[in-house]
Amino acid sequence: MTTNTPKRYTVTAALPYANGPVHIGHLAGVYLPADIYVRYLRLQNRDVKFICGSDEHGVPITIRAKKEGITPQQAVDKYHELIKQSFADFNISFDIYDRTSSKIHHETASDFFLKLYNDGKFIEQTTQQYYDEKAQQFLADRYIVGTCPKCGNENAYGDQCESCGTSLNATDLINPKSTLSGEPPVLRETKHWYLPLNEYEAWLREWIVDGHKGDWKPNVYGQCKSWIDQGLQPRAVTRDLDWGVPVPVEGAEGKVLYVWFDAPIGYISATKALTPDWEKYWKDENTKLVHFIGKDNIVFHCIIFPSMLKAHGDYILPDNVPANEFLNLEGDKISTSRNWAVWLHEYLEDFKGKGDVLRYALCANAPETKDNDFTWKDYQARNNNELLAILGNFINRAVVLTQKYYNGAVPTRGELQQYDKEVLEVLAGMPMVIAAHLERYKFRDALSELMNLARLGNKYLADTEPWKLIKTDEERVKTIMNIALQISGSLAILMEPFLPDSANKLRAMLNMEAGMWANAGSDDLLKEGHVIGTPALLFEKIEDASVEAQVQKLLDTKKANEMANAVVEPAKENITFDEFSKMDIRIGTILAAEKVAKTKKLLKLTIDTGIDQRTVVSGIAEFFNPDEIVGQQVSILVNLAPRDIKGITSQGMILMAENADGSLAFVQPSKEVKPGGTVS
Ligand code: B3M
Ligand code: ZN
Repeated sequence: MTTNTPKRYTVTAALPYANGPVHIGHLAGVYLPADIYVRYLRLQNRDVKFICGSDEHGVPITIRAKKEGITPQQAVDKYHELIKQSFADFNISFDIYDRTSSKIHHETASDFFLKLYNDGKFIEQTTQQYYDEKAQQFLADRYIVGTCPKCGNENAYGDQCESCGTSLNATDLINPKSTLSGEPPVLRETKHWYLPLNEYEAWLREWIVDGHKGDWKPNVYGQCKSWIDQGLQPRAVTRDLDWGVPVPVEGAEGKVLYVWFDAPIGYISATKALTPDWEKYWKDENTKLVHFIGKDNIVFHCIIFPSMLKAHGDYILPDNVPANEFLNLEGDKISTSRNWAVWLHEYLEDFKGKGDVLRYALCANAPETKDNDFTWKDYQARNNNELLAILGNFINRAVVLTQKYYNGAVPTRGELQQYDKEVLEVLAGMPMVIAAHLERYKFRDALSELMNLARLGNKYLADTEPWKLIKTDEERVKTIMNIALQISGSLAILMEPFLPDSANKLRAMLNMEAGMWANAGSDDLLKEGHVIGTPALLFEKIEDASVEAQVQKLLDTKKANEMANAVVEPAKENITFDEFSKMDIRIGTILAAEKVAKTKKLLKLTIDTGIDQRTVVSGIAEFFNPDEIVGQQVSILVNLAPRDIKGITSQGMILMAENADGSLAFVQPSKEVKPGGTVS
């Protein structure tokens, strides 16, 4: 603890919408970095409250409920539990995981609104808002889409463009369209309460642009500065919706708080639910408030919520908002609607007990400064080449050799050589090196340094070769193994924020009490004579087959999406029966099939048409193996004028059906037909 160490910490993680399961993008972007940071603070004996919960209001919920044919309450009840369990399974160690449909939240959010209302901080305005005459409701947020006036994204929502992050009023959208009926909306009068963000512009400029230059991440600072430079507009904080926190004033029947007004207050209400001392964590200047979020939530956590807190007057402001960029999956944007995701609950079904492996792969590859890509190949490599080959291998050698040579007792250290001193010096400095990165929210760098400590241990054993020395210099081996065990003990402490399950396993193997950060780096962590536990493997190899199965699962998803989203070609214009009857289509049988040399798409087929045997060249090689189609029956247009294709005279055309994903299928009779049978 230094003099400027905060007295306590409030660490929040964005409240996930309870409208579906959570995926690796959520974990990498928000919840894993937050959990690493909090676990580190706890190991530093700091007073920290880690706050999260389900965001259960807003249009994302009602859209999901409508899609599933259930009520919004049923939807949030279902997904709140699933999300809460997924986070628990990945050891995301919230002090509370609450929910905004709770009574305490409704009270807290209503009181917050009323304070601003009674203090005259809102502008009450009757304006023209978009209304869907078919659905008979006003269109807010995700009920309306249109072109973003800032970046041209054609699927911007009524409250935000997820492409450039800009917060919008629905009337800002170009070519708006209702997502309920698909119709263009009409304008109708309605009254709402607005937070005049423009009145906070000067203060925001001083607090952020001047005050947080250099200590907020460039991606966060840059977005805030550009919004402030562009000028801020009043933002409606109420909506014409029936699902949410009712607006607690006269004349607001049928209106609820805008979800992005009530949700951040969810951090406060969850803290209230957690501890009677909640005000210390939200109103005391000695508390450091840190919001972990994804980049699409920056405007709400850096501009809107702080303006609300400032308007209220009783609350502290966030010290930092270390937002991450987005994680992509196998080169494509993660998408809930396209099911292009690795869902946390499904991952653990396929990779039982390997939550730490995913934590490691996601942290090592985290989108801290730019969007990044998760691939199953990288996941496998991180496990096999790093966790298993470096960390697991070192620990295994240290523990197995101690068992083998000393029955598990930590041997006495003898006279240190220069190399030993150098290794112990690096070990002593490692907690500080890793802490420096964690204090600045640089989790990838911190993890890399942790692995460097394991590399140091591996190299130390490889250089000193105790398994050879044991035959000639037992005393020297005792010193070497003692030092290897001190490194192992420090790893057990330092890896805990990143790999909590593995840290627990390692502590058990070393028969070690849970140590604090301050104990790590010591050259005397495991006392001489201390008896360690039974060796066990921390990690196991991940085989190609298991990651190939995951890639195939995604390819199947992609194909299913193509099928589902395929646009059916409109019918061609009518022809007369006479025109149709000019075509002579017969059933034929494939007698022989072979690839046409130097082409990817062509097969040369010999067809028994019942009339004759003829050669037809067909562009189906990408979809059919020549050996597998001999004997199959096909529909063939026999009176198509012969054509020369790659030097082969092709006499006719095989009729093919093209699937939504572009694949081809034969048009075949439902039962055996004698070749030459006419198709009419
Ligand atoms: N529910 C997360 C999202 O935009 C949003 C965060 C609220 S944090 C107060 O998906
Ligand atoms: Zn945009």
